[in-house]
Amino acid sequence: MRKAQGAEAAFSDGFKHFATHAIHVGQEPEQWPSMAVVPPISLSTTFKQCGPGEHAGYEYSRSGNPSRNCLEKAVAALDGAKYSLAYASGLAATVNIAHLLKAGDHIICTNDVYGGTNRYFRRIAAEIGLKVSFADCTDPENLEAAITPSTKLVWLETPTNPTMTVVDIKACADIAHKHGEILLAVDNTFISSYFQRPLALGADICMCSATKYMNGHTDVVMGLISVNCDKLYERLKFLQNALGAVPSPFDCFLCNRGLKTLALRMEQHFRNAVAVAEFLESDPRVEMVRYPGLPSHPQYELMKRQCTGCSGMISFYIKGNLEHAKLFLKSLKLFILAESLGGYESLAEHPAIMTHSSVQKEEREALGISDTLIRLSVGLEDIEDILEDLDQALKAAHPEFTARN
Ligand code: P1T
Repeated sequence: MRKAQGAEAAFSDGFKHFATHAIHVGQEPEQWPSMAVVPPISLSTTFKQCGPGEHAGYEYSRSGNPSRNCLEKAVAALDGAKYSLAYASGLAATVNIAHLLKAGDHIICTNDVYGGTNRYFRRIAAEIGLKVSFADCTDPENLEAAITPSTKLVWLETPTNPTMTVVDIKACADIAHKHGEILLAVDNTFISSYFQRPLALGADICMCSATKYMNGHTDVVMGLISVNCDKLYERLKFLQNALGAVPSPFDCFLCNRGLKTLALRMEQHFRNAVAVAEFLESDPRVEMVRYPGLPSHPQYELMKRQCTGCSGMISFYIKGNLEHAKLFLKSLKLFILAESLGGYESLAEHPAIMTHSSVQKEEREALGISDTLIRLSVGLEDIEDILEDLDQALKAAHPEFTARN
């Protein structure tokens, strides 16, 4: 059993050897003529062949690159997967997965997902002949009811962006697989491979935006996919090259470096976020907190079952209206008002106006993405400074509350 500092939350043991894998898998110095301990950035776009078709494993940098290769190997180890593939962005990874399907195939997407994922499924995939429907997969019976004979892909995101809803991966995988050849893909962005391994829970595809926790330094846009099935990997590898949305060698170098501290970072994100969630939950200026690491979260038990901890992502409803939310966000000093998440620095944003503005208003309202919903990505700063910043911004938004409590 493990416990985040100050948390009621107690999660089961972490995955064994994670930090060691992050530091060593795919990084063997012997793979480079120089025996470099840190993998070099391999900028060459093309590789010499000794005779036509006779090469040392690399031909052209889109189809394979040494810097990308060592990143992909490390990621596969962290996801408990046989294979991983890297892409130019999280959305590029999503598009590659959608290309596994053909016109007429049906996708079921859980209803609360990143705004860009919603936009892609509703406004692009649906327009090129894929049938897309949305279902609230927090109740797996809704998934069962949405399956049709043409369903080929179920798309889950858990915890969800931005309302922090948790979806039961195993229950959904069992339903999808009961109905034949339906692939279950899980967007693992909000929690990272450190705390959640979808493939071990029955998913066929683990996808994430590495732009967030996996890289962790807010300086790379990238997507990752991990799978175990040989056939699925071969098809995705073909698509990675054929569609061409590959990350640059420099980005691969940075993300590979970011992985080295993933375990440490996630532990600290978890500790800081629990302290923030507890602070907000006891604050009279806050209406409601959504953090799956607190017992007050409706799916806390499920979270404990399928994850070994929680990330730094918290959403909460501030008391009042849009003006209170705006005042709070403008008054923050340490938290930066910006989209994205999962970096070392604390960020705050307003989902309805920012990350989820492309989602229809009625849909946003049904999901609880209201004017008073605020999303925090709790970073790695000292917790006293984080709490002080939140307190002073809450004071600015609600001056009528003279003292806390
Ligand atoms: O930005 P990109 O690397 O393309 O990843 C897209 C994406 C996919 N899945 C989830 C759950 C995400 O949160 C994102 C990107 N999200 C933000 C930029 C954001 O601020 O929520």
